[in-house]
Amino acid sequence: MRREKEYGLNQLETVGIPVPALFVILVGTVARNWETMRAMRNFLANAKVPASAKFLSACAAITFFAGASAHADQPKNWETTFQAPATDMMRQIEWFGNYTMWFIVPITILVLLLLAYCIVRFRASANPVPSKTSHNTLIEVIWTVGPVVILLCLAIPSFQLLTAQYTPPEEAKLTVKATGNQWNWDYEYQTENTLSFNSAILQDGDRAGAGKEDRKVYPRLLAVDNELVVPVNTMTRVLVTATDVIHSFAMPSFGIKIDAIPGRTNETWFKAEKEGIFYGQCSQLCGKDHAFMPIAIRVVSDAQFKTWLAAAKTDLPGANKTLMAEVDGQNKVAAAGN
Ligand SMILES: [Cu+2]
Repeated sequence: MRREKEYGLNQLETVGIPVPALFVILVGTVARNWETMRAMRNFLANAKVPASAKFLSACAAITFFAGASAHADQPKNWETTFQAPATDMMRQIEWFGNYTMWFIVPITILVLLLLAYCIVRFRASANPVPSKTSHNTLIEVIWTVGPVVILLCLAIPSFQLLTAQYTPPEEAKLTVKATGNQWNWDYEYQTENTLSFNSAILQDGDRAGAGKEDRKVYPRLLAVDNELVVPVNTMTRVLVTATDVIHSFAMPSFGIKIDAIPGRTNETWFKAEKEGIFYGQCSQLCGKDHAFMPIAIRVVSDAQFKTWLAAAKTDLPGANKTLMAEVDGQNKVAAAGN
């Protein structure tokens, strides 16, 4: 009698998994993946349109996803998915994230079902004499070949994506250097006459003076005093380094994140497709104010950028104010539906 109790539910408890915890995990998994599953349904609905051969191509279902969430260039409350992509690279990353879910979710469900089946079917009272089988060639082949195939399905698009991230499709038209400091960023435009300035978190007390009182556009903890301004649809190279400790230059909606390491220059690139203001943060723990060194990139039209750049070389605050008046003015007109 004592021996029987070592199997089934009781066995799970002896290895330290209280049975109610399994149900909590199950409910948690379903809740956490609800958003993902909705995205997957959309993915499926959209995947019918292109030829099945295009299923794996990076562009198949992406347009739909981009449209599925409202234009987001900054984090939102209770967000469980990516921010809306503003570059083709981020669109590919988002596609790969959703693609991966097609493996993760079924595997999670399968394992949960198997676990539940074992708990019920082989509990001590229903299965007093446990099987002593320790090997089964067929099953062992299945659970070796299955994961190998799954890993191949994940590895191939993953390596393609990784290669694409390190292979800019064209020569950069603009080069900017971002230097991480404890706890702010220095930006340097490598143009004819170099322009460099510091970009630090916007203090609440400075909002009024900077004309950044609209917290929807300039959110607390993400807004900065001087944004990095870049032209839209322009191949931009970002050289990333640091002066003191390791930081990380990350912009979620652009699909870039690269370490800023003292004494070393890392390189990344982006080509923003949308105008607007985009927010990221330092993404390496770099000290007590790590959470307070946001990155803000303002993407503007080519003409606006040229005007701003020319003016910024002599008067940065003035150039920023002029640009803001123009851009935020446009947004107000658009918001009013004109
Ligand atoms: Cu940092």
